[in-house]
Amino acid sequence: MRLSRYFLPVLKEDPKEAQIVSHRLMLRSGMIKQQAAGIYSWLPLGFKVLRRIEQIVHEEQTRAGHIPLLMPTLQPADLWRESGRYDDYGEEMLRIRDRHKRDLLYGPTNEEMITDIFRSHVNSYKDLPLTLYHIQWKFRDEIRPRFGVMRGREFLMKDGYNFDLTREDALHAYNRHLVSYLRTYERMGLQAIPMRADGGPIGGDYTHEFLVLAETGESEVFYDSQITDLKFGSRDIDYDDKAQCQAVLEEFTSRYARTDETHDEAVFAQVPEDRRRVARGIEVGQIFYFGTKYSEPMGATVVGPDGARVPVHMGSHGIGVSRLLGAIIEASHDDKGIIWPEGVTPFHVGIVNLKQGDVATDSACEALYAELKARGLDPLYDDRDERAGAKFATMDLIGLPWRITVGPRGLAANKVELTSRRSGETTEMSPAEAVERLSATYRPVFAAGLPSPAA
Ligand code: 5CA
Repeated sequence: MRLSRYFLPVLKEDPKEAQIVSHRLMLRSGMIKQQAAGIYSWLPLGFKVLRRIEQIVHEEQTRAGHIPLLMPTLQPADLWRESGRYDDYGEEMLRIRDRHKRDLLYGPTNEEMITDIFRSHVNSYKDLPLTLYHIQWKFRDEIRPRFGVMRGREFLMKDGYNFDLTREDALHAYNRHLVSYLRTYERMGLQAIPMRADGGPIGGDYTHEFLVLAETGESEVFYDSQITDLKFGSRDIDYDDKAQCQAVLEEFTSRYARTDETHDEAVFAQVPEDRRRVARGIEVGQIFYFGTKYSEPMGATVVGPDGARVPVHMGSHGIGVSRLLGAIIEASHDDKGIIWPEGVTPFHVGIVNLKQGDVATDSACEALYAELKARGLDPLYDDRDERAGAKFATMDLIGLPWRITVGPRGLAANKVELTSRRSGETTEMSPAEAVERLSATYRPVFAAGLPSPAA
């Protein structure tokens, strides 16, 4: 993309309404625009990161054997009357009435609707196990929407639902989600720690939240510091292997890690004092096992092996897709702006032309731009007629992990500069070497994905 033709409405001033750094940086770098309290337009740069995050989520769900579909945002109230949640959900639910006076609601989550799909089409235990998911907008009329996309009213969520014959199978689905979530967050450059939590309005007493440690997090968390040494890495997991998935769950949940809702001082006191941590965290996902809470009242049953109908065991599993942008920025920024992890960056590299209009410099930039694209990279070329300082400031603000700086003086010796946004380190090299270096840097990032697009 050429910056002269892009739409990147960066703000010079710090917006007053932003209380935390991620919200401030998302507004300043022209990623989002607020349209009403907790409701945002996603401008091109923000939309690009949102799409990259979705892609990682799709790939990791596919890897785990889960199947994408798409349910609507508007749901009939009658479905929610069947489960009893229409009245229970309270004021967070946005209720709508259509011209025929039928009650609808803007879905805050989809347990009822997916259960309805299941009961309409699945009849036998032979069709299990089944896990369906979608990435869809949700609405929760939060009393205090704040911190930008972190606590929105309209927000994008990945929500997945497993259907299993037995509790044991459903717990395997739970473990499978835990494993795939660990991998998902790490690909986004995040450490998200599974912590024992509370079921809230979704229900169930077996649930973990995934928390990214950050001072601005809304949840208070208590944990054994050893847990932060755990890395999932590039393990090769067979998601159908129950023992393997269970072992990962045990490894990542055996140390003390709880949110304030389930925190137990007496148990926490058994952690050696020098390892006890009290901190704050951002909840970027949650997994639940709730058995037959929805399948029983809604009649989602299958014919079991002995011929009798039994309600299926279910769980639901959510990732806060739009919230993740805020969480990543909270975890990765400096006083100049965002520092995108390579897995989610909107553009892989920025090209800064120090002397726009100079024939040699322009043509070197054009050649770099073409060569990077030919290598499958997505460069942003700042071809505007601006001062170098302004170009650097924009690149730093929007946080691309790499910058190539091209100027007439360097080019005279066939040199450009490659700068790392994170370390600030700059190295001189030939344009060809810069392309080589960047391709090599992104090779493992691409290799972490699936070879073919997921959904
Ligand atoms: N049905 C279940 C799992 S699919 C469910 O709704 N779970 S949830 O309530 O925990 O939401 C899943 C994730 O959505 C949360 O972990 C959080 O990351 C994100 N989320 C929840 N509320 C908001 C909000 N108001 N703004 C942005 N993200 C949110």
